Amino acid sequence: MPSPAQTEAVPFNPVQYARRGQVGVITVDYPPVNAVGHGVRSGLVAALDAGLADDGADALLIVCAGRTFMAGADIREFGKPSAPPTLPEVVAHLDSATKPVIASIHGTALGGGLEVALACHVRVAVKTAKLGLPEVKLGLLPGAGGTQRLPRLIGATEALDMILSGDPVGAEEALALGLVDAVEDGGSALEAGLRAAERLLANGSSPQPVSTRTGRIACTDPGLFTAKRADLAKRQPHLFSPHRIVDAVEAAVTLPFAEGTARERELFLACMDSPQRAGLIHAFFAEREVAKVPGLPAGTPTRDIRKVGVIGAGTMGGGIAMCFANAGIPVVLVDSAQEGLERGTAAIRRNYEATARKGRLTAAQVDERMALIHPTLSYTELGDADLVVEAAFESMEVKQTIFRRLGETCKPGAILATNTSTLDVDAIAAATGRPQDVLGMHFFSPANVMRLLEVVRGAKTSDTVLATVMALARRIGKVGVAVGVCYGFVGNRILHQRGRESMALVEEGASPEQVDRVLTEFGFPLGHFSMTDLAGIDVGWRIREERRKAGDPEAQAPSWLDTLAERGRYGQKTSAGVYRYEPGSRTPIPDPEVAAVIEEDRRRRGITPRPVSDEEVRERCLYVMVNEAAKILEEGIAARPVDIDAIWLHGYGFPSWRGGLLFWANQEGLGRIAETVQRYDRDIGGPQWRPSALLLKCAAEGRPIGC
Ligand code: 3H9
Repeated sequence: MPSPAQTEAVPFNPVQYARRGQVGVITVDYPPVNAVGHGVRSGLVAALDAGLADDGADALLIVCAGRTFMAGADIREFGKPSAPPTLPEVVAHLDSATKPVIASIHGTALGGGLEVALACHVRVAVKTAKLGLPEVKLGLLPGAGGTQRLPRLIGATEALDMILSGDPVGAEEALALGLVDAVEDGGSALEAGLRAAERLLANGSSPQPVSTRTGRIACTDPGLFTAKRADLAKRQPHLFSPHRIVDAVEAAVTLPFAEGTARERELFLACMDSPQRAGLIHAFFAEREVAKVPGLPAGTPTRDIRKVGVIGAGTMGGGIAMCFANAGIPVVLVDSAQEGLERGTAAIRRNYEATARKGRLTAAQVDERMALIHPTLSYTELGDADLVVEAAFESMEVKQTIFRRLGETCKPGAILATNTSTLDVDAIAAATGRPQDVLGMHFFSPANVMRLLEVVRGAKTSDTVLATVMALARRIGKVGVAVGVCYGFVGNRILHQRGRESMALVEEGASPEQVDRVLTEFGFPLGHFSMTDLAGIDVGWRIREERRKAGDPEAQAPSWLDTLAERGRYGQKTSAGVYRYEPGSRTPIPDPEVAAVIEEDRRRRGITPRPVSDEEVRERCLYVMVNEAAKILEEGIAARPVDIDAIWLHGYGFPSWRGGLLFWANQEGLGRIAETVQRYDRDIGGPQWRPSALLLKCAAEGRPIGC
């Protein structure tokens, strides 16, 4: 007998075969999400062969252990050579099985996971299951027969909608569409599958593979594809994979199955090779990676958050209260004036009712959420809150007064958070007498919509408090990113540099339209000046005016933007800002009045305008951001490039197919960026162009930033 030291480790087999009566059960058990990686693929083939060879098995059943059915191909394998059997080979094997195969779905059947189910002869789902083909969100298309089988089951129009949106459907909807054959209410997926197998065997009919069904696609209107292409060209001009998805589904209705499948493969591989796939997959992992804060050990204890207080019933406070109510957490909403409280609560209700009108909430849900928000003028009602988020006026004096009061009122261990976007969190924390319980929770407007939450760790914030708020961010559907204390934290500090450069470009000769066009062509949903109009010019103008009146030596001289604000052009809310807007429309229209104001401003400053190339706009707006991001890394305000990527992806509309600011910078070439930054440092100067030492070092060493 070999000694224990000589015993070879038995390779973990993620797929098991076992018989239950007449049914051969194939169980996939590959935590956390049963991704169809190499081990699962070979395991599925081996188990299928075992089932087909088992004379006692008249039907086969595929189920998954753990929390979910297979959630897709293993994304971590993408970009590496694919070891056989490939997923298309696995599904082909299933499709041609000589015994009926049933898939029983719980949790989420996504991507390659759903494609496995589509290649089975029968699909059943438990009531809570969700089914979808989200490949488009990763810059891909379903590459294991999904684009060919789904239309055959549910029709081309519905299949295109599902594959292009990437959004899953619930079990009941899947049943109505014809995607599953039955929905089982109660019991496990195994029980549901065994019941389906029993029915199938009692019925005795031999099921038809989906690949041979043509009824649902026979009468597809060819105009469908022309219309979809036109729609995509308008709505998603930058994206690569949606257009390939239309081509693949068209192939499903115009070509025999085998040829359609070959076409799908070709299109899938083209998507796999596209830089957009790499960017979107980086964005997928970035969202998950930021939850793991360096230096904060996994398993750090957290505090229970059962009740939250929000101070300030303005737009921000109201939005923050909604975030908690949406997650079922009761909120005490405190304001200093009855009128403000009433206005704020009414705005929250209006917001929920607008969502209900769009069909995304029922009237009962609106009432439930409103009932979770308790408005009050009294701080004493915060006594039993586990967390209080302050969203009051942006003034250190106001905030310190509030935090002093919170320190006196709140129970020991309550977490005290400020939503400040500019003030020093440590100075606010000092006022409480318990700085270890204080941090920043920087929400982005509209707070109930934007997914980013900068979690600002103060000098004395305890690990428990940070871990609690990071976990809470996830619970309320936010992407929480831990950052350090500095003016503007990470997101706004970078935005500020882009804003400064955008203004300078216009002063030198570019138009706001040109700057915005270059940014939207890059992939931002809004250009810098459209965004300024949306946020409101008056806010920044008032702050700048205050600083000028106070004689702040660092206050900026009045600009053409300040002139617009003086004229009451506050942006979209007054239908006029950097652009003008038709009543009820958000479409920016260039305005000769603004061009004249800019011209006048240049004259006043003695600037002779010059033609500015699009390339210069692109470099100055984007490279200045990269330079600032590198400084933020140097200073340790953000721990990793991925944190900055996630912040700009989820808070500022950075195009997800570019992966994030620093992922993109690495693709663009740090050498080129560093050289250009140095050139602008010489030619233009200013602290924003002083090159980051980290940027120069990475460029010189030819390595990506942060590695
Ligand atoms: C595809 O299928 C292509 C095919 O058509 C063609 C092939 C030829 N692979 O999100 P969570 C990890 S494309 C590898 O926090 P949740 C994730 O990184 C694929 N890993 O949990 C995390 O790891 P960690 C199409 C994956 O409960 C852990 O699992 N499928 C994968 O909030 C937990 O994830 C998709 O796009 C994967 N496929 O949500 C589905 N999925 O703990 C993508 C997850 O180390 N996945 N991980 O940070 C999801 O949407 C969500 O993860 C899911 C669970 C809803 C499943």
